[in-house]
Amino acid sequence: MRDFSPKTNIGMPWRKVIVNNVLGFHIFNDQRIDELHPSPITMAQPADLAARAVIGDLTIGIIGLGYVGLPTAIGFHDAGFEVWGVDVSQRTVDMVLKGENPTGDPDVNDIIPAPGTERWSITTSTAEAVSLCDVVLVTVPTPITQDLKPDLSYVAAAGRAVFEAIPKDSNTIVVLESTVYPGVTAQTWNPIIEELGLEIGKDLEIAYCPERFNPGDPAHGVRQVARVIGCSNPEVGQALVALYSKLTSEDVRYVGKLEVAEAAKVIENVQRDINIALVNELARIFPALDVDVEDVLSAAATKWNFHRYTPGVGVGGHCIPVDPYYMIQRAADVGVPAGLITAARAVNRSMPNHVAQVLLNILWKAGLSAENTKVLLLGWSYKAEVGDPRETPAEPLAEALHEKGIGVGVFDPHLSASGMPEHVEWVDSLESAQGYDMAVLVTAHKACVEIDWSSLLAQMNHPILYDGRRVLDLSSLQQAGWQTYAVGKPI
Ligand code: SAJ
Repeated sequence: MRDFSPKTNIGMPWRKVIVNNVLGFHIFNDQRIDELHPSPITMAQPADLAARAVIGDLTIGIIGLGYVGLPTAIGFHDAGFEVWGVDVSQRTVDMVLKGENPTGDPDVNDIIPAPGTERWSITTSTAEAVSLCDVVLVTVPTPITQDLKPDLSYVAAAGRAVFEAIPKDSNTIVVLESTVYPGVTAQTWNPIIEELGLEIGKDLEIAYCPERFNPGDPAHGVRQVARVIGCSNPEVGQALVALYSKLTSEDVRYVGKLEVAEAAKVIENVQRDINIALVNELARIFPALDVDVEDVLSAAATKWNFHRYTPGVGVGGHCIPVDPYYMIQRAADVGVPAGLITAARAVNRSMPNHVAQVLLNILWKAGLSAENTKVLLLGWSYKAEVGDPRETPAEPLAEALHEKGIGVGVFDPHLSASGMPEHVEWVDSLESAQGYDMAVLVTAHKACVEIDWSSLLAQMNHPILYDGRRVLDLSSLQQAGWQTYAVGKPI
């Protein structure tokens, strides 16, 4: 049976801790813990959890050690907590136990605790971990199905595994961090909690704290981003404010009920998708007006509140192209149209095919027939400096070119050949990229931008270059002998 008394020895003087308006009181030197808790503690009370969070005296479980879960586990461990990391993948568990990084995010390299590190336990068994945790964070995928509907199966499965392992009367706090739509946490988990005969407020509490993790962006890691917390129990919400305030140096706030926090996260990404869709639509309009969209955006960006986005080959990743469908679904559930969100998704989803058509036009102008043409894609990952192919626009682009009979090669040093479509030729090094008729920058990795362009030019059959991310110095490359084109630029 777990010992619910605070893990700090009763009677030991508390360190001077200032609980920043979480508990509403200050604990100073020489005040004894038993004066705060005269009666033995039978279950973790929110105020007790908050106080223990402040001194790092909690055991935290993280379910799902992926792009978000693993950095989160490391972050709480670095903050001094006892951490249990759980993943269904034995490969992931084995790699983490060896101190290796199973994710494609290079920012996680070299920060995984070494084998045998104290306060660091990694397992495939949710039951083993949860029985020892005060707080359990669920960081599992929330993808979409083939027909673009939310897939909540991971949230349900992880929730069930956690709830089945929660000790009676433990009042364990279970926090969902995955991106969902308003209502998911309660709608998905409450039926399971009821089925298992558990009681909220006695056996457990549920809360929502959206992850705001930006792979490949060390400036916004789990220890440097603001967080919001939703929970139907304000005291638990405040206890979680104390806990997450130990993880991140940025603002942490309780925002009220679950749905408020769920909605905040999903609209953060909806807004981003809509803004990107706007510049992508402009990247199709302005070339038809013989105007370069980047010139227009540069001019507009001189206005103090113009937020600039960049047109590209498309919008990939596990967040931006996925989360809007969660909002669309939720709006549909309540019979409210989400026309703008839907339209933005359609624009961004259409970009790979639009770019493929532009490339075909360029090849046609150069007198090249599709059948005898090879195109080299520089980059495959959905975003620069990470090795993550999820929802990458490179895939539909390569498919569209392949369907026209064009040979497609891919160079992406952040990924390996495994998992690539069969029709794609994997290029291990640019030196081996011979006889291509066009090079297309799909992902603005440094390894695809800061290259020896003159060497690549010498290897090409035709000197055609298309900048799909508007990051290249096209005039310099033009002077060096390339015929340069770009998304949003008139041909
Ligand atoms: N993209 C564009 N034009 C832009 C910005 C992005 O085409 O102006 C494309 C990228 O190439 C990529 C996709 O959109 O294919 C998504 O890029 P992203 O920069 O939004 O990167 P993500 O998907 O990793 O988004 C993450 C998210 N973080 C979390 O979910 C915690 C998102 O909420 C952040 O807003 C985003 O990082 C960010 O701010 O960088």
